[in-house]
Amino acid sequence: MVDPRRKIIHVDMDAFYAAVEQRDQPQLRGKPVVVGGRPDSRGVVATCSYEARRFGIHSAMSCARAYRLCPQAVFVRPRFDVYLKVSQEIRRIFFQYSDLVEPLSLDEAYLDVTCNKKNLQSATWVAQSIRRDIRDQTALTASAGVSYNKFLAKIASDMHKPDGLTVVTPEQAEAFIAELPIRKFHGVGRVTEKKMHRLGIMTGYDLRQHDLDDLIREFGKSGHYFFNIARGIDLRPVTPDRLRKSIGKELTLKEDIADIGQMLTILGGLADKVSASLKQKQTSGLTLTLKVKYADFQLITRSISSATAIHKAEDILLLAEQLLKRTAAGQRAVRLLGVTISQLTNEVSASGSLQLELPLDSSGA
Ligand code: DCP
Ligand code: MG
Repeated sequence: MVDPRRKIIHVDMDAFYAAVEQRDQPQLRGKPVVVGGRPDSRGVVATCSYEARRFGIHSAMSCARAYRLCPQAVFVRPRFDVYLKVSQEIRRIFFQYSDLVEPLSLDEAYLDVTCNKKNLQSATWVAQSIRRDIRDQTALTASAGVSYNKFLAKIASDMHKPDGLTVVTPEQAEAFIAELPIRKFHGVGRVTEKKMHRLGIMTGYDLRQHDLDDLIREFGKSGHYFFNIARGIDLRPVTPDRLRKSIGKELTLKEDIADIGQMLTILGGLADKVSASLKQKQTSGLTLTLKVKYADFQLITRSISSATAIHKAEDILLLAEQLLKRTAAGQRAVRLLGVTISQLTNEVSASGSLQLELPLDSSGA
């Protein structure tokens, strides 16, 4: 099942927004820099320089708290237009190596370089060459992880930040995973981490001692995923935007909720994000799927199709609300909500109201 012939790279810019600010304002170099809201505001930290991280500052922390931790930090407002430009520059570099590029955000992407445009045999050379191109063309540093699947490449890119390169070969994978703290595994948030710890699972090694039935009983469908990654198995392909079959967002909640009003607020936020992503990729879709994971980890989906393309946030929310009524959410507490648009078209319908067809149901467990 492990496919050691694949060569996957994950590239992630270092302290992205903060590094751009230090590049463009030399007086900020070597200093703790916080990009985000004002220090006395209710705003949050978008990111901060590595100098600031030494004081315990990190993304999503309130600016007020960041200021208390490090009053001498320089607070800078973000300049999204500049970050977007850099993002386009690094994407251009990626595409010089492979067409199989899957951007995850402005500063991060997976590349499948099994067959690459420069005919380089070693994925490690490709990663080094990409990092060099990024430094030469943008004067910024990126870290990269190289392995045979997405899961390992992504964890690897984080191992030697900033300006690091980490390779996990198929031979090294077992030992590498065995030592990983469980929170490093994709899909393990704070709640799942606690549950794992309660079960005595602290590391990848511990996870591997549990059989499939065990994990499915404890974690529902995610049990399969945990079983596989503990063994270094992750067959997800690198999917470029143009081959994407769906666009969706989901959120694992900090605490289980049973209040429909709160669920709708969360769905509204997800609808906004999905709509923005559809717009950015200049597409829309005919089917909307709502994903609900109950507090006991049971996962269900409900789908509905529309005769006209869906792309507006308010339409997405309207449909998601209809689908939510066809679940037990409310009577049962919920730990995750997700919205996905599929059957993508490549034209965003200019206007037109929604015409609903018969709903398609696809229930999970
Ligand atoms: N970002 C944000 N809010 C967050 C997390 C990130 O606005 N909660 C923005 C700012 C980051 C950029 O996205 O610069 C990239 O996010 P990363 O998680 O890759 O963080 P950095 O690139 O800043 O640092 P690292 O060196 O850890 O990758
Ligand atoms: Mg980054």
